[in-house]
Amino acid sequence: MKTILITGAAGDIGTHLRRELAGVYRLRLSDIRPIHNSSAGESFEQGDIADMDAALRITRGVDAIVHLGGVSAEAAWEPILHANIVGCYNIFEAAHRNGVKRVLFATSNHAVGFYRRDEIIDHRVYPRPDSRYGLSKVFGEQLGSLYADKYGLQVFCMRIGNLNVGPVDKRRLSIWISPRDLAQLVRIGVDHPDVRFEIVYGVSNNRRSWYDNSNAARLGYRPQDDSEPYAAEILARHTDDANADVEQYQGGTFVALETGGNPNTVS
Ligand code: 15L
Repeated sequence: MKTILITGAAGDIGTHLRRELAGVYRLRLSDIRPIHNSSAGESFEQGDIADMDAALRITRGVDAIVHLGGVSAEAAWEPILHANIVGCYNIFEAAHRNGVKRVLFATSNHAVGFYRRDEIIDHRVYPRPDSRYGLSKVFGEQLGSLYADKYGLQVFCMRIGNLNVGPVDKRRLSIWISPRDLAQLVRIGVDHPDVRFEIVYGVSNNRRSWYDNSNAARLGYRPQDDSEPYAAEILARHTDDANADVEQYQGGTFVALETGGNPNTVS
């Protein structure tokens, strides 16, 4: 059985993945926060990934890393720099130094949030981050590209939409991913023999998707869930945001943050 490190394991995605992957892999959990309920098949190492010594310690001896750790929403530059730039760098560098073969990186729809909702985008589009947070995810993707090309690290970047037991609003009807679908994608990322450097979208089989997820399909991803059964109820209570950009761009409210409602996009 492979040993997988999950960074940021105390967060929502980590908590779902622990349940979904129990018995599939031995799980080493890490987080800056404590985890008190680790069970059989799990071990826990607390640490701040912005500290290289901690990053080296937690990544030692694992078969693959699922890197979720970091700030998971828009924030000031300092915390993004600390956790998502320095911390992310440390995880890739520590993986390389410790001889870990594979890193799965939890990137985000916000790496491409300035694409419009009437566009279907695939894994080859150039990034259009909608926030400092989205920019940090682009950094992580490109760090993965560097370590793949330079050192042969196997890197699987999952541009996650929104993980939840069900979609919570109109935008999430297009980007929702169920816990079991994310677990399937993670298992592909850990076990598929042909991963070198990949970008895939971490979304369910949503009829309203904005993504051409053919790269994930090529690697065998067959999502089980679709947000459509939730659509009627969600749309019945949806009212368009007064800011038209929020409704036009894939990143939603992230595109309009700190712009006074006037992002200078060229379409
Ligand atoms: C993300 O990347 C965030 O981590 C999550 O908290 C949500 O904001 C999600 O995107 C989303 O776009 O719904």
